[in-house]
Amino acid sequence: MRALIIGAAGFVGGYLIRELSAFGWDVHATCLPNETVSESCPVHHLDILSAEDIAPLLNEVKPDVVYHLAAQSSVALSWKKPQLTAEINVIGTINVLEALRTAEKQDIRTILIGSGEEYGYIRKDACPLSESEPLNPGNIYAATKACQGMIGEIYARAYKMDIVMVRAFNHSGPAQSSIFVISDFCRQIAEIEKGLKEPVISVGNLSAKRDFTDVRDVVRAYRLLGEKGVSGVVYNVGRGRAVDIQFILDTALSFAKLPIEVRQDPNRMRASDIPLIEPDVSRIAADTGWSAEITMEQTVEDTLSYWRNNI
Ligand code: A2R
Repeated sequence: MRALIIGAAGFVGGYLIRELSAFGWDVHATCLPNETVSESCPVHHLDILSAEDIAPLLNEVKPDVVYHLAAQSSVALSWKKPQLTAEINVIGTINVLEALRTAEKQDIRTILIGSGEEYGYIRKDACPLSESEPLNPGNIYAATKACQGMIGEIYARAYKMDIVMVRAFNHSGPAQSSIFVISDFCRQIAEIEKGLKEPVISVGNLSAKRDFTDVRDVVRAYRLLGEKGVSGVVYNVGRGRAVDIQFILDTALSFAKLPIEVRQDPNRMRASDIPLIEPDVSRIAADTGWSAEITMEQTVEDTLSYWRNNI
């Protein structure tokens, strides 16, 4: 199998290259001209906003599966730059789908990576969220990803293209940006251990329950969806068992080498935090046999050792 991973310089891209290569896939990757890809494989420069560059690349690489990871993936930035977010996540995706529609090779499977954020302001008692739950996005990023998924479904139906849609819930692991909670806690602990910060960890709302999956499990799900996912179908990717942020904090602190005080930071509290977000993951289990295997403890421990080695 030959894969083309579009947007491989981000957090997930390197892990996906490693996963597919380990299973004997021939992997090509793209990144923006100013980026680098962490794993070794043939790399092509591509900006998905340059629509005319995409089809020639598809005709050169002739992939069996395209993984579309390229995105403006920050919720915070999506508030500040809504037009840019819509341009990359919606117009960029249409550019990719149009290139696939007109490519010389016509049996390419496309995996569009969306987000659990698409469910947004969910109904009370809606968890676990099945893929048929109405989408009610609460931010610009989420709205663009919901739009990406809808357009993917339309292309699959109208043009009989082989497209699989993913709604990925929170994922984490070594090398993730510390704007995300597990990485944030681990980074703070590593800084404290190195004496770079007083022994106080700043935290936000600890009672919100979220569903976390190790990025290494997530890319295994993406490989299996490339192999066994059903065309035109949307899949939740997550553990299917939410935990509160307090549990993550306690787990991270249990690995700390010295006592650390916990302090609530009002700047980290969000006014409209949804109490529980948890996906129903029975569809991906039924169609591919996938379920999360790596424990949260392992993810936290590995993320902490990453920060200990990279501060
Ligand atoms: O924004 P940058 O400079 O970090 O670059 C991102 C890149 N990207 C683009 N690639 C091609 N053409 C563009 N016009 C363009 N704009 C941005 O896509 C970054 O290197 C990559 C996405 O990686 P991350 O932001 O690290 O996302 P991650 O965590 O790897 O998630 C993969 C996918 C995304 O679609 C997320 O929205 C979804 O999973 O959850």
